[in-house]
Amino acid sequence: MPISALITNIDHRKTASLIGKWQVIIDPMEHGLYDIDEVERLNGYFINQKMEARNELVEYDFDTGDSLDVPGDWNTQRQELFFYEGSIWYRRSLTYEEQADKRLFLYFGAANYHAVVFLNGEKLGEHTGGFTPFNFEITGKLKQGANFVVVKVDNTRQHSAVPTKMFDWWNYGGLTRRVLLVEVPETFIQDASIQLAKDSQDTISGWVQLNGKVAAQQITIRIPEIGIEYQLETNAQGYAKFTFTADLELWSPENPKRYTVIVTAETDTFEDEIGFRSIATRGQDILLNGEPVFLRGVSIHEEAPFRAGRAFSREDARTLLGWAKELGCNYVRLAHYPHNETMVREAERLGLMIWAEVPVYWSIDWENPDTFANAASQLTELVTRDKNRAAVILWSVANETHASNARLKFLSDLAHKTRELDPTRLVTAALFHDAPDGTTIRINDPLGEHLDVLGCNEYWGWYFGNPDLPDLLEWETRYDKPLIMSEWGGGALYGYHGDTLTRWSEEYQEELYKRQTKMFRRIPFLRGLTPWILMDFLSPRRPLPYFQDWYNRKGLVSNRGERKKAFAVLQAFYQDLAQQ
Ligand code: GCB
Repeated sequence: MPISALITNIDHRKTASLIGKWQVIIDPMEHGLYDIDEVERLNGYFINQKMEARNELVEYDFDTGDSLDVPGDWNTQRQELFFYEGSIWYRRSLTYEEQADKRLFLYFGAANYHAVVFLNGEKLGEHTGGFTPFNFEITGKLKQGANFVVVKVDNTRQHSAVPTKMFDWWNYGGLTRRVLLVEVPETFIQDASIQLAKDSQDTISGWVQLNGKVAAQQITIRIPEIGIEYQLETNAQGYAKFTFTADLELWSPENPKRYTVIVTAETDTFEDEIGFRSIATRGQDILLNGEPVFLRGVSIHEEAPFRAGRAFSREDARTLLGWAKELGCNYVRLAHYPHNETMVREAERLGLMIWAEVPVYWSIDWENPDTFANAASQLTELVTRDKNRAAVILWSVANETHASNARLKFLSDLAHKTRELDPTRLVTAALFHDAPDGTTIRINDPLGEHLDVLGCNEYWGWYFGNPDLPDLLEWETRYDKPLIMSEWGGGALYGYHGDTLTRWSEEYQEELYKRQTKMFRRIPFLRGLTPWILMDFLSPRRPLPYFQDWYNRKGLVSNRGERKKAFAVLQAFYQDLAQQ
């Protein structure tokens, strides 16, 4: 069955954009929502009140206040909001002519972290999780003339949240991705899953889900380029499964082939560009379209090149992914949370395979059932959005989490849930390795039993020892499964020079990359790499003046786009690997 009421394939729907300036009120005390007894107010900021009479008292006014750009984090738009954690109210007026036979949805690409959404003073609902889309139906709720949408976004960190209180990236708050009005027919194609069946290279299988009164309909799936026209009928719940064979040119990094796929119902049409590929493991190999592949990757945060702040545009995606291509990558790790859909689609277009992940990171509240439900819901929204993207080959359920029984239960349940949502892709997580036994390091995390591919983060030569340390190390694994070194690297300030033992110098980082890449040649079960990280990124855990100035400096490229010396080391290594 379909997995949520999220409208997918949003780029191909009829939409009206609500991007641009939104009026805002900063509200660290939540005064716009609660009275002095902390009880929810009936006349909070969401009613968007105006002083009508001279003697009236209204102590806020969206119209004469500040504004912020949407999409955009608030932190990099106003100096005084750089470190801000709390609530901000957004208001936007809109006029839209509703059609009698159409339905309307208000769609958010993401809001970090918790959003409460109101239309004309009426609460539509809430959403938790800072990196996945959500939508509310507003059919019949718009008035003639001016309407207003008010959203309270709160980025307060909490121990029981996902991510938890501690993480190594900037806690960008706000309406960080696009906001749209989506217009669909009364009965519309809510969602469709269209991918190759597990382990097949010529059998497309999936399902179509309609939403609306006319549930039982005749559906046609067409792939005009190869003459496919397949008919099916939805049941009384608007649902139909299908399976058919097709003679396909498969998607791969060398040939990122996508087909136009058209799903036609009696009342709606759905079109998308879809690639087809198979992904599997055999022993310690990863097989793409049946052939062993080595994942030449790099980790990327959703951080905007040049201007700082959250990345959201096509241009941001092209710059970041362009650098990955220049490095010789065929793969990227989109860390540590779901990136925007444009990023995923651009990677697919450019032929970059993707590791996608949810922000289950460090010291999650493993025993809390609400925390699990939260992680599962973010995962569901991610899979719902991206399940038709051939580029996505790995779903990662966690990053760097310390072993415990509660953690094993949480993460094995989450891995199980991932396979229920999508049986076709591989499940992974970025693990810690064991403490070394002499100079031998073992991959031994019991979570490995529940994963298809093992990720491992290691910082030999940076957090432990100096750049020559990797020369001494040997790796072992208890698993007959592929390993990706999902993080490794060290910091360097672009333009700062010294010898190979001088911290923060480009030479230190360069030497580290030389020694690490030499070590990788000695790990027989290694099948992929995503060094940390493509570009320097902001993090409140990085206060060291001059060298850091709030930036994590492990980028191969500075935040201004300058390539550090290590860039060329990795590039040469990948060139060599690509020729083998
Ligand atoms: C890690 C984390 C990553 C950090 C990185 C670092 O292990 O997974 O989020 O940014 O180390 O730079 O310390």
